[in-house]
Amino acid sequence: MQLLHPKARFKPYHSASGGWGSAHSVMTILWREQALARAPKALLHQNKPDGFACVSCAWAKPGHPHALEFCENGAKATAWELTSLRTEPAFFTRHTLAELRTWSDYDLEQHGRLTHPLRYDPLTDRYQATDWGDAYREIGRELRALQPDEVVFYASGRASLEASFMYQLFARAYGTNNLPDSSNMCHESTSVGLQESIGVPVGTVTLADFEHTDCIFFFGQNVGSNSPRMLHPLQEARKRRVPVITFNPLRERGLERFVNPQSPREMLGPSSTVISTQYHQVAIGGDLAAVMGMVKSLLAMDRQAIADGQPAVLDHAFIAAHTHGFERFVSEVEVYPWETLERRSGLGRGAMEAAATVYARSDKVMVIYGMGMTQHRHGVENVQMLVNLLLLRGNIGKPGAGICPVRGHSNVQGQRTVGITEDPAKVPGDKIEALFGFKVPAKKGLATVDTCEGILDGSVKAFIGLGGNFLRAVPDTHRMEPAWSGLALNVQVATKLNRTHLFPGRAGWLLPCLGRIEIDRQDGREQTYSTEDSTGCIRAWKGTSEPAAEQLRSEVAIIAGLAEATLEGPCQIPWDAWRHDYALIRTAIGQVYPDIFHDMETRMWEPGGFHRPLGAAQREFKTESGKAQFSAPRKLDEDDDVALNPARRDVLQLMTLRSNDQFNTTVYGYDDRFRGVHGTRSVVFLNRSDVVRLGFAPGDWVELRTAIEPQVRRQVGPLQIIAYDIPEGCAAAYYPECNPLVPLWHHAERSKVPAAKSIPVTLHRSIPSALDLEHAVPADDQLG
Ligand SMILES: Nc1nc2c(c(=O)[nH]1)N[C@H]1C(S)=C(S)[C@@H](COP(=O)(O)OP(=O)(O)OC[C@H]3O[C@@H](n4cnc5c(=O)[nH]c(N)nc54)[C@H](O)[C@@H]3O)O[C@H]1N2
Ligand SMILES: Nc1nc2c(c(=O)[nH]1)N[C@H]1C(S)=C(S)[C@@H](COP(=O)(O)OP(=O)(O)OC[C@H]3O[C@@H](n4cnc5c(=O)[nH]c(N)nc54)[C@H](O)[C@@H]3O)O[C@H]1N2
Ligand SMILES: [Mo]
Repeated sequence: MQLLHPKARFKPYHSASGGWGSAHSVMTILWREQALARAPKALLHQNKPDGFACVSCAWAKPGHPHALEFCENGAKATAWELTSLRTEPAFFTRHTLAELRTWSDYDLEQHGRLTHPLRYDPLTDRYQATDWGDAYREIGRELRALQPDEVVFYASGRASLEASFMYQLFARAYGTNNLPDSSNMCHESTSVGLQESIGVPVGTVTLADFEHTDCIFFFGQNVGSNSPRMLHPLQEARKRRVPVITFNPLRERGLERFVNPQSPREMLGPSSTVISTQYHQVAIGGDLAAVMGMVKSLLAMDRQAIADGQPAVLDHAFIAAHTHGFERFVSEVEVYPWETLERRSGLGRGAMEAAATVYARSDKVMVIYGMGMTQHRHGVENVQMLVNLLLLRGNIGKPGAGICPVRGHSNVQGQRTVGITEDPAKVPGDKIEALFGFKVPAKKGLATVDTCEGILDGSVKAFIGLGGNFLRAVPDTHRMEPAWSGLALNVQVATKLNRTHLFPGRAGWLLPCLGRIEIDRQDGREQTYSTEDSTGCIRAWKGTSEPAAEQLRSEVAIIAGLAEATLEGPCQIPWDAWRHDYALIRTAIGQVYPDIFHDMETRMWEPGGFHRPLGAAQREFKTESGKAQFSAPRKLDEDDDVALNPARRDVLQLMTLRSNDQFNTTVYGYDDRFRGVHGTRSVVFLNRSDVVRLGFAPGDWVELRTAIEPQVRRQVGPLQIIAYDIPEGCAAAYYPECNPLVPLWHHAERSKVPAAKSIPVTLHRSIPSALDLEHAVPADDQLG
C-alpha cells in the first residue's frame, strides 16, 4: 500500500540548502498532509513568545524571533501534526494488526492523527475504541498485579517539562527507576563524556556565543536537514568571515552552501553563503584519529613557537589553572605516528594540520557535533576528544567558545533535567521524599539497551511509552519484534499510529494525546507548558490550534489518570490539582530543583526565557578533580568487535542516517533532496571504487549482512547501490530500515548508545521484487 511514492531517480543536488527547494518542499508537505487550512496560521506562531515550540528539533529559538521563525523541516513537523487526516476507530475495523504489520512506516502514519483511546482485542486482532475511564482502570489493575521492576516507563523527548516531571514521579512512586529515554540512543555519550570531562552533562554554548565566536568546527552533524534553524546564526557568522571547518564522511549540502529562504534578496539573486571553509571527508569512525592529528600538530606548533621566542600556541595559563591530566594526555597522544593517524582517519596529514592552523589562529572556538560522534563504540571517547581539543586553548567558559552537542527531540534535554533517568543518584531523592512522602527507589533502573535485554529474556513484562516508536528505533529489529509480542502489557501514548503499536502483547492500549501545537484546555482554562532547548534555555509556550479530536487528552492529564488508577494508598502527589493547573506542577518543579527553576513562572516568559546555571560555562568544573579533565582514549580502533583484518576487504563500515524527509522513524516522504535521491529509501550509498572492487555496478541490488557475530543472521535488503561521494570502505543507508543490522550489544562501551554509525557489513547480490523494481532508480541516472 503506497499512498504517495513518486518515481525513483538519482540526480546529484548542486543547489544550496534552503532557497526555493526548501520553500517548495514546505508547500508540498502542507498539501500532502491536507494541512493548508490549519498549518499556515499556526506557522506564524511557531517558536514565538505567543505560540508553541516547534515539535521538530531541539535547536535554540531566538528571544527576538524573525517574522517567520521556522525552517523547512519544522514546517513539515507542524503540518504532520496539524494534518486534517484522521486514524479513527473505523480504520481499525478495516485492518487487523497482522495486515498493518506489512505496511511501511510511511503508510502507517499517513492516515493521520489518532482520535480515540483504543484497546487491543486479541480475538479479532484489532484495536477497538474504549473510553478513558476504562482504560485507566484496566491499566491500573494490570500495573498493580506486576512487580514494579518488571515495568518500564519510556519517554521519547517531546513531552513538556511538566509532563516529564509527572511521568518520572509516577514511575518512582510506583516503585521503579526504569526510565529509559531516547537520549539513551542519542546523546547519552554526551551526558557521560561531558559530565566526566567538564562536570556538566550538557553543552555550554548559547545562541549569543554565535555572535562572538571566531571559529566553528562541525563534527558529524547534518545541520541542513536536522537543525536547519541553526543555519541562520551560522550564516551571520560566515558574513563576519568566521571560518567553519567540517569533518563528515559525506559532503552534506547544508554544510556547504545556504540560501536563506526568508531573505528576498537571496531568494531572487544568485548569491548563497558558503558554509564550510574546510571540508574534511573523514572515514566513518575516524574522528578520534583526526582530532588526535590536530592535537599533535598543535603540540608541535607550540614547541616551535616557544623555541622561537614567539607567544605560545597553547593556553598554558588556562591549562595550569583549570585542567587536570594534561601531561599524561600529551604523552598518550605523542605515541601515535602520523602514519597511523592518517590510516585511521582516512585524511592526509596536511588536512589535519590545516584544521589545526585555523584553530591555533582563533581565540574563540566552538565545536558543534551530533550523531556522527555519539553513535559509535567509542562515542564517549569521541566527545571527550572534542573537549580535549577545546581545552588546549582555553575554549571552554568564555564568550564565543565552547562545546555544542546538538540535541535531537525538542525537549529531550529538558526531560533529563526534571528527572527522567534510570539513575536515582541523579535525582534529589531527599526533596522528593520531603515533598511527596515516598522514597525514591534505590535500585538503579533500566536504560534503553537494558530494557531490550529485559524484553528478550522475559524479565521486562510491561512497557509504557510516553511518545516515540521504541521498537522501531532500537537495534536488532528482527530479534526484538518477536520478543516484544511476549509483553504482558503495552501502553502507548501517541499522536499517530506507528510500528511499535502493532505488537501489543497480551494487553495493549493506544492512548491518543494532544500535540504541542494544540490548545490544551483544562476546566476551560488554556494551559501553558515549558521546554529546555539544546543550549539549556528554558521557555514557556502554548498551543494555538484547536485539538484534532474531542477525545484527545493532554499528556499531563493522561499521566495523572494513569497514576491515580495505579498508585494505592494515600498519596501526597496532587495529581488532580496538577491536571487542572499546570502552574502548580511548575511550582513543584521549582521546589525539587530550586537552583534551576526558582521563580520559573515569571522567568520562563521573559524574552528568550532563562538559562539553567552551568558551572562549566563559568569555569567551575564539578568533576572529580575539580578541574576540567583531559582524557586520552585507550586506543584508536573504532571497533573492538572487529579485529581489523586487512585480508577481509569485503567488510565495509555502515552508517545509518536520516534523509531530509523524515523525523526519526516518521517518514514524511521518499525524497532526500540534498543527497539527490528521489522516490525511494531502498538504497545504499557506496564509493564507486568499492562498488567495482566488490564486483558490483551502480544500480545493482544487494542485501547487507552484519559482519560480526556470524552465528546470528542479520540482514536487510534488497537495496539498490548508489555510487556516491563517500570515503572508501564506508557505506551509508537509512535508519530505521537498517536497524535489523545493529546487534543490541554493539553499543558505545560507556554510554550504551547503539553504534548505529559503525556497523560492519558485507554486500550480497540479491533479487529485487516486482515492487522494488517499480521504485528502482533508472540505470541511466548513474552513468559516469
Ligand atoms: N528533520 C529532522 N530533524 C531532526 C531529526 C530528524 O530525523 N529529521 N532527528 C532529531 C534527532 S532525535 C536527532 S538526534 C538529531 C540528529 O541529527 P544528526 O546528529 O545530524 O544525525 P544524523 O542524521 O544521524 O547524521 C549524522 C551526521 O553524521 C555524519 N557521520 C556519520 N558517521 C560519522 C563519523 O564517523 N564521523 C563524522 N565526523 N561524521 C559522521 C553523517 O554523514 C551525518 O551527516 O536531529 C534531530 N532533528
Ligand atoms: N539505526 C539507527 N537507530 C536510531 C538512530 C539512528 O541514527 N540510527 N537514532 C536514534 C535517535 S537519535 C533517537 S532520538 C531515537 C528516536 O526514537 P523515538 O523517540 O522513540 O522515535 P520517534 O520516531 O521520534 O517517535 C515518533 C512517534 O512519536 C509519537 N509522537 C509524536 N509527537 C508526539 C507527542 O507530542 N506526544 C506523544 N505522546 N507522542 C508523539 C508519534 O506516535 C510518532 O509515531 O531513534 C534512535 N535510533
Ligand atoms: Mo535523537
